Amino acid sequence: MTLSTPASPSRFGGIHPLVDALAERIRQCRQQLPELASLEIDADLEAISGSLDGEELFILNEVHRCRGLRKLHLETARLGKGLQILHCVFFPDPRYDLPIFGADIVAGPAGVSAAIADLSPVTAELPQGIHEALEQQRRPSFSQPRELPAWGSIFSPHVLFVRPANAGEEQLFIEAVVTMLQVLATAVLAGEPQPIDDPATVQRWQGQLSYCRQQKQNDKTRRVLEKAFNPAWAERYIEELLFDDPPALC
Ligand code: BLA
Repeated sequence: MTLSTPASPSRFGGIHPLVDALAERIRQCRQQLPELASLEIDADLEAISGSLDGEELFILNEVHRCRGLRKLHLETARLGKGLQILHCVFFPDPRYDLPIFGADIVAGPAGVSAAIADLSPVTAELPQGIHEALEQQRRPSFSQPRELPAWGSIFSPHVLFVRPANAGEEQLFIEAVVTMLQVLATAVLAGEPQPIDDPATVQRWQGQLSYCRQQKQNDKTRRVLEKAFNPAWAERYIEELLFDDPPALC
């Protein structure tokens, strides 16, 4: 395959409307966060384009930080065989008592096979305020719920993992994700940092590390990246951008 950068996804035609619409809603929510700033990433990881078996590939990455969240990562990608992906993780600053927001959409020519979103705890349980806010929401019902893999023990009891069956269910999924992001934004705005050496901070840092380790057990992500690029590239992409260890506390 060939690689070149930078890329513009629009050059390669459409991506699935759910991927597009959710990315746009996530960007709108992100915009409300305090002290939002974009983060530099290596140019060769930011925008990637190429081709595989005559098919156009692209990955577009946006990385930000804000007060309370150390890394907000949004990726939209088209990775061959018509596979379109939205990947998003907001990692908290461990000094704040905040969960990790994660979302993933995998769409192929036959439609969306996986749509998952969660506010995941980094300690045994979600912060009380987040748990209560989520409890108060009506849990949307989907006709095709999916079973979590074993590594999915990192997710909260509120996790949504479904195959949306139609445009109505896709909309329901988007609304549920926006609700999660609003709950998170409220907690971000109210959050106060604890000292860097507070045992609670250290525990939350360890929680993020184990979240990343569990996510790296998802062979499906690795396999797609290895096939579209190559194993060494996939390894670097996963270790340096998707699920890099949280930076040491200092
Ligand atoms: C599943 N993720 C998948 C699948 C593929 C990818 C191909 C299988 C689709 C299916 O089961 O229907 C691929 N996902 C990718 C790729 C990237 C990506 C290549 O993000 C990035 C470039 N995965 C995440 C995050 C979550 C997540 C943040 O990256 C959740 C917050 C979840 N993806 C997730 C889960 C599955 C999945 C739970 C199902 C795994 C399984 O059933 O074994």
